[in-house]
Amino acid sequence: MSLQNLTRRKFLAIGSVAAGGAALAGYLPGRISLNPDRQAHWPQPTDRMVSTVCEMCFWRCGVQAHLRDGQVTALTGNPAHPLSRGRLCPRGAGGIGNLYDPDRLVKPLIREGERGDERFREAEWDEALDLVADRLQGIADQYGPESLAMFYHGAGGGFFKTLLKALGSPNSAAPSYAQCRGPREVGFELTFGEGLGSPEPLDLAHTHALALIGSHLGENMHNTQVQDFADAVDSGCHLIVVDPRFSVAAGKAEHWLAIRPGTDLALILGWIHLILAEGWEQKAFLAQNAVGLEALRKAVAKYTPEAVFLETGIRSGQLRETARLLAKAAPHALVHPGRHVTWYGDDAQRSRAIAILNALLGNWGQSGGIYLPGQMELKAFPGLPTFPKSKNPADRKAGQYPFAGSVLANGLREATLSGEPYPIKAWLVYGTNLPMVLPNPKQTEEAIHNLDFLVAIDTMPAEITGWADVVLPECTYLERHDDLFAPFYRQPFLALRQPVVDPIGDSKPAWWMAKQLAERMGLGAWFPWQDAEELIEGRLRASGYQDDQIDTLFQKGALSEQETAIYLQDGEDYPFATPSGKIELYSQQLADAGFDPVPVYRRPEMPGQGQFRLLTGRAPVHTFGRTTNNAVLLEHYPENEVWVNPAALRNLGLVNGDRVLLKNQDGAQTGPIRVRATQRIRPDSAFMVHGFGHKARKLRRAVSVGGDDNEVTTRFQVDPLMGGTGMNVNFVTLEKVEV
Ligand SMILES: Nc1nc2c(c(=O)[nH]1)N[C@H]1C(S)=C(S)[C@@H](COP(=O)(O)OP(=O)(O)OC[C@H]3O[C@@H](n4cnc5c(=O)[nH]c(N)nc54)[C@H](O)[C@@H]3O)O[C@H]1N2
Ligand SMILES: Nc1nc2c(c(=O)[nH]1)N[C@H]1C(S)=C(S)[C@@H](COP(=O)(O)OP(=O)(O)OC[C@H]3O[C@@H](n4cnc5c(=O)[nH]c(N)nc54)[C@H](O)[C@@H]3O)O[C@H]1N2
Ligand code: SF4
Ligand SMILES: [Mo]
Repeated sequence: MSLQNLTRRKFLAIGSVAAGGAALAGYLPGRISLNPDRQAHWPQPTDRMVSTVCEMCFWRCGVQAHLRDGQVTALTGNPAHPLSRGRLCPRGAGGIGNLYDPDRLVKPLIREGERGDERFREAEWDEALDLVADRLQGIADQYGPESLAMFYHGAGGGFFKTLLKALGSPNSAAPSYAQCRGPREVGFELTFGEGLGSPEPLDLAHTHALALIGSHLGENMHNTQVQDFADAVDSGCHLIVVDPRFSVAAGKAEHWLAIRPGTDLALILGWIHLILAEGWEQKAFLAQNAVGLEALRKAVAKYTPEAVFLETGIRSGQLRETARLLAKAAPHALVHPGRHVTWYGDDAQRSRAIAILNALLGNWGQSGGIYLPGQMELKAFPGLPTFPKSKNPADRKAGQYPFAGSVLANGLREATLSGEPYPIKAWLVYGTNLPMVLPNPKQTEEAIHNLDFLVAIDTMPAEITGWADVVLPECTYLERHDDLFAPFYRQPFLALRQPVVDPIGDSKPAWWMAKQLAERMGLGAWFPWQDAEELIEGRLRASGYQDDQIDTLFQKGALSEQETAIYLQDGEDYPFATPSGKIELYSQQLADAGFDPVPVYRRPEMPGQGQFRLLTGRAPVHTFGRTTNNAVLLEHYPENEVWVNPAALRNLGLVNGDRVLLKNQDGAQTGPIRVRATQRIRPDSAFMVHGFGHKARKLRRAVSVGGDDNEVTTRFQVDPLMGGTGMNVNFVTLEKVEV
């Protein structure tokens, strides 16, 4: 079934509300088994059910795992967990494919060949842990603890971050900041005094008008957000989708704005100008809550509909109509802030413009706008020592990227290459496949060659593990505890990840590995609990939870409170955490630091004759490269393709289904990838789903399947405010592969 043929509901409604494992609507069967005997008996009764938390992506829904004869036979959404509400997305339901992947890492590995050639010998845990502890300690003694850096993504990363901090290294970075949503956090912090975090506090279900700027909901499958989006569309929300590609969301939209990629800031400033010129802003709200309106008005005066058209290709009629739709629905209107916003290097300013536009709509603390989330109490485990003082992180020079709010993964790589501001000699890499995640993969390779030691902690023999000196096999999220989750959300809740089945082979949880290493390095005081259960119970007791609440959490996987006051009362004051205490439409902070106090659009470099701008996104059934070896999910989306407009293809003498290499401006190229001829993309752009084209030989289903966009992401534009890496700045040509 092609994606276009699915109805909206089938796209958006993910799992059915499944008690005991009913079928998933439209996409995947609710019960999935890799064991053919089990499939023959589908559907089967289950012996037992355990509630836990999904880690197929970082939304972290509640899962109910159904077991029979000690095997997981189905994963369904936990009705007691506010982020799943009884449903999972297809990736969550397909987690069994990760659990029972025959390619999984099941033994510690010690390198035998050259770095990068994937040759290892198996070792016992004691030998591997002794070796890692010894090497890390030796490097810390010789070069200082800050010469150890960590890259992490995922729940278990916290345990290793504690290890590094205990040792005295500040250098831990996640790619979910500078390669993903960092610029958005900064744009919102500068404007409203706070970032949005995850899950984003967007009252999507109740919005009357919604603009999505590249947020490709329906392909981006963050579960509750997609459920809320479906509800909004069902209840007649006016939907505006700005995307160079006719995305799944564009298919539901009243207005599809097929923008020239890279020009969104001109569009947003154009909307701001028009709303102010027409007097459509929420005047009373702004008078009470914002500063800098007149300076904003002046600064955006040049973004007239005519000027915006010349940049974006969006006609003035459509600009006006969409601005009016948003303004008429205000304050129950929302311009989605996006999530993966590292596009062009002006991303923090583009995000700030989106924040300003939302401010004009007056939607802060309003139904259908940005709500005010709450969080349940969760204290630290009692009696932990304080961390030693450390140097500043190595990810930037003094004064560089003054608004960065987290350590930059690209900055740590840079420091490893240059030795500035001080040498980085060892990497600890937890759950992030750096060769496919950081732009310009050659630089990652070179940085790795500069290291004395690299330890990778992963579930799969991914590319990064091939470069490691020691590989520590983690068990999957269905086989382990992690620390408790207590995110900000409309309905405050606590959630528990707990093992559903025993770990396969010799794989172990992160908490165990980190504690073992800490004890070997004399840092056991930061891991004073016996095991994760003791850690979890200790935190719950320290936070004042009673026996019955703790029992509920262990049985149901989640403990939640009633929705708190998520909207402001009429005229209620909100203490914005900006220097002025108000929403800053004009930012003195930015002016003082030498940046534009109101965002200014600057045209990015455009592709030349015969080149396409390379754009990337998600497939509904995969998460980056971490599911592209998953047999269950591959059945539904076996390989990525490069989307190209037929008009552009004709000039190249290519047809649908041809295999091509993508070559970029720097001569880098992907492996062969199939062409998908489609009117759903502008002729100046090519689009592909990220996460395919693996090179790691031991990922037997994924190796050489499809193309890896990161191979042709050799160029990136660094955000001057906060150091994020804009990656939509690469141009490719297509070269036919004869078969
Ligand atoms: N070129 C390009 N780069 C990108 C992006 C893009 O679209 N294109 N997207 C960016 C974005 S938005 C983000 S958030 C980041 C994502 O970056 P990552 O989350 O690092 O992406 P993955 O490639 O999925 O790498 C995950 C690694 O973790 C391993 N893993 C999976 N589960 C577990 C587990 O439970 N424990 C351990 N220890 N390991 C596990 C997998 O096997 C894999 O090796 O990438 C960013 N980088
Ligand atoms: N199924 C699935 N869902 C996921 C993930 C996953 O791996 N799989 N990953 C999760 C994560 S970590 C993240 S950060 C999010 C990412 O998801 P989002 O934040 O929604 O999207 P992006 O990856 O930034 O953008 C992809 C979309 O932007 C469009 N686009 C590209 N360039 C431009 C441009 O210049 N202007 C405009 N207006 N649009 C442009 C592309 O055509 C595409 O539709 O998804 C999350 N959800
Ligand atoms: S959105 Fe899907 S993959 Fe992500 S946590 Fe939820 S069910 Fe799992
Ligand atoms: Mo992301």
